[in-house]
Amino acid sequence: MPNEKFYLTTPIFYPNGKPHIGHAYTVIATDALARFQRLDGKDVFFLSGTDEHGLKMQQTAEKEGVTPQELADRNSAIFRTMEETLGASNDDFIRTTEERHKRACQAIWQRMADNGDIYLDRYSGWYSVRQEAYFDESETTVGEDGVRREPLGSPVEWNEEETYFFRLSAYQDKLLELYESQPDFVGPSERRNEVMSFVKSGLKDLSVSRSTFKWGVPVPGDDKHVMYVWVDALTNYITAAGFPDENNPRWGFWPADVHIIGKDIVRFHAVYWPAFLMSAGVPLPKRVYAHGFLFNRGEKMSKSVGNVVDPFSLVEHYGLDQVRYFFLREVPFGQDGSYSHEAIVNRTNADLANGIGNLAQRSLSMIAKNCGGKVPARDLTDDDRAVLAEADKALVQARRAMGEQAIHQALAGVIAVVSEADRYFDRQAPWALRKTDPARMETVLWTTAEAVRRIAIMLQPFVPGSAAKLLDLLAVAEDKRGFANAGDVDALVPGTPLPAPAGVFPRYVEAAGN
Ligand code: ME8
Repeated sequence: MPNEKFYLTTPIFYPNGKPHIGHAYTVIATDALARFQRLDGKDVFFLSGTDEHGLKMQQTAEKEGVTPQELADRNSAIFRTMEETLGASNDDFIRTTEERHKRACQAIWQRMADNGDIYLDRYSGWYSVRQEAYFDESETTVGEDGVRREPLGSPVEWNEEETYFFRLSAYQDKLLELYESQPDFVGPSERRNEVMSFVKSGLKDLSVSRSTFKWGVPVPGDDKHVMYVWVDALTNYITAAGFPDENNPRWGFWPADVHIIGKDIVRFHAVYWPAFLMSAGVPLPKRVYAHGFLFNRGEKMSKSVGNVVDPFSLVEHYGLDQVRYFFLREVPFGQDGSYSHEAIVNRTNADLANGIGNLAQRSLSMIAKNCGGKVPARDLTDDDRAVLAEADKALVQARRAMGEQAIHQALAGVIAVVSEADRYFDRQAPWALRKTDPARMETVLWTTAEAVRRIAIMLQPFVPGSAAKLLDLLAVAEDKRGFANAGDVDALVPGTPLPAPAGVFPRYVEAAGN
């Protein structure tokens, strides 16, 4: 039977500047979700990319004295490098300036037009260049500086143009029906409530083309206009699945299982996007999940690391898996979070260096010294089975949690097994058994190593590099590292030779003078 398909996406990022920690956060989280589903046996398609059209790109390019294409090429490459640096396992990286994407945009536009949902009219209103959106006068406020701004704070200016409209007003009831009949369509629930009250308050038709600049996908049949950047951007999710070619094997991945986004772009994903798709007769994604925002606690991070809002220096300074672990464990996914040097060091030292790292080190070095460097023999008691059962339970819980994007819960559950195994190890005191009952010592060491194996398998989505090192230390074959291998059937086999133990999670030590 072919494996069940699973399609998930990050937002496509604006390459009009360099990537920052918020972008990195989205990528790390989506990557953990993707890796989890792969390890769980699904056929995963994980998409990320860059959103390269629009006025903002054109203006930044002008300021820098380059063409928008040059700006996009340069910065898109930096985003791609950031994703590699973060260990992202995306299967494709889409750029909206690619030919395949232009084709998809024009095809979806044509279908919406054929369905009678697109018409030409004039538009005037308060326009934010930063948001690339018009705002109702009632949504804007004039500050003490005399500047009128939209609710998120960017300045707006009065604009008047001929534009194509999308008949969004016709989708109000259908959208409300969608949120009612599929309560999971938007998560977390605060975001769903927000979206529902926005739609209930009444939807106006949406301006979906611009004729005042050129940097975009031309409207089919009227190339005085380019498409509104959000029509273009959202379409990336089906472009990469082969749209409009439904014979493309990738099309089997659509509809996406989940679009992971930040809470700033919920309206576009949970209101406009399903309306466009309904109009075009394309199935809707199953879920849109918005995470919160990250804030630097405002303190200086450390002398040597400088300004660590740059994801590259963060990884260089703390280590990739430490950074991934920190954000995934520390911030309840879906809520806002903050980060600081102190928080990163405390969290990773406690859970990684002193937690799983120490447990692995203690048990494996005793095995190296006392069991000839081979997986010890075992004769299990209920105590031993109980600790392994905790690991099995954590996997069941993690599967449920990851299915609803509660990444921090899944991870907390796995780490709780480390504490359980630590207590077991201390209680059993294998160092004392060495003289009194060597056979029992072997069983205790086997059980602890086996617990480490199960924990390491579960840690792979979150800290892939370090989890792989742990599994190497336990001589676990590459093709025996999936969740299907986490239980008794593939348990460590006594007598298997093990490599020399080595530390996997170094402790962060403050440099002198910091
Ligand atoms: O909005 N904390 O691109 P963008 C957490 N191109 N996440 C943050 C963040 C922060 N402080 N700042 C940004 C766009 N993000 C569009 C998307 S999708 C079809 C088009 C993350 O480069 C968060 O995921 O502004 C947010 O949604 C995304 O970066 C916005 O990236």
